[in-house]
Amino acid sequence: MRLKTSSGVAAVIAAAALLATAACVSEEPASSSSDSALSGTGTGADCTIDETVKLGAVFSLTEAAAFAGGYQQEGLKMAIDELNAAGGIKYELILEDDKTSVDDSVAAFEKLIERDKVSAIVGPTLSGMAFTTYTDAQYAGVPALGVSTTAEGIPEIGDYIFRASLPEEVALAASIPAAKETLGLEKVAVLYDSADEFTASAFNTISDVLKEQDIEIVVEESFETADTEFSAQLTKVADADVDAVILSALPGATVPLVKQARDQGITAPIVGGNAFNSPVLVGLLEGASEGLIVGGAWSAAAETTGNAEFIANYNELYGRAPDQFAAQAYTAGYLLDQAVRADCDANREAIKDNLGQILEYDSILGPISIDEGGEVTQEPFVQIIRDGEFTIL
Ligand code: 1QQ
Repeated sequence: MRLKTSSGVAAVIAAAALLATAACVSEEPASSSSDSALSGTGTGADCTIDETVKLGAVFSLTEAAAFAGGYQQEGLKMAIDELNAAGGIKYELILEDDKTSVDDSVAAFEKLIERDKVSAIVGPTLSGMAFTTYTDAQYAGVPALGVSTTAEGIPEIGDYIFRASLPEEVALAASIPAAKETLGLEKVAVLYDSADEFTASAFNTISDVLKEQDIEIVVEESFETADTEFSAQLTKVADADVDAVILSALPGATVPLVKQARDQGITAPIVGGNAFNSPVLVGLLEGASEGLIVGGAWSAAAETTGNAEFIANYNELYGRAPDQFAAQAYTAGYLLDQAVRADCDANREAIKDNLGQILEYDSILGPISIDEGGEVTQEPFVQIIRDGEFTIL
């Protein structure tokens, strides 16, 4: 077993230095000491670690974002079970529900960091929670890997923060030009939730991409996450005769908004953001989702390595088809395993160092890389909903 004496000493010095400044420098990590039992022998596929490696996950399993959190939990569990069956390292997944609330997300992170002493955390589901919880993870020196946190500025929170979630900027930079080509977009309406961090951030990106694409915004209207009545905004859309509606919203507002748009006779196609990558949403829209275009991280139709097998196994295990959120969480399990195996070390520092070195890992999302800055690189998929199913555009 390798002893990491020098990094242990460095960690103690760093922790002492941070204690002195903790009150004012909240973004600096208070690096935790390393546990030699989490450091094993061999590397890569041959790595063996005696101690059980605890991984935390914080997902929204109830309330508004449960449409995604439920799938994330299933996808990650499946990956962990497969990894445990492969042997060498035994992972224990400790799962917390943040109930789609910032306070609960913060409490869940705190529990995993302080009480369970996990090596890394996957999640949370929403960017709106991640801006707070990742600041805490960064301060505690615990690597966090987002699987659906797509807003601008997430990896920049600190060097312990990573994401395996296609940034909304990348998805929209693919979906809007594809929609322009397919639908011949010249003038559009943009409707967005100004109260949520993810949807507000996506609105900035939408504006930039539309400008680049020479598409004119003739109606621009906002609303808030909890709104359920959109006739004022939709009347403006109906009067403007647009080629498409670009919508940046979470499902809670999306469902009534899209239904009310169709009821008001607005037939313009809709281009949506990451929250649309969900069969739950398609089901709730009951046909009103037809023709909707969305950019995302995964497609059931993609011929990526292991995708067909993933879909078949998931169906068998859970009795339903996986979605993009399941696929991303599943991939995160493998990325963390890669980071642990790189130095055969499941200490927080080692995972942090190695997560930022993942180069073209051949995943069900396609080749995926994570750089030192914590940002992911992967190809987006643009999909259109036809007959209630996601199909590649
Ligand atoms: C974010 C998102 C959400 C739509 C995930 C469910 O992309 O909050 O960043």
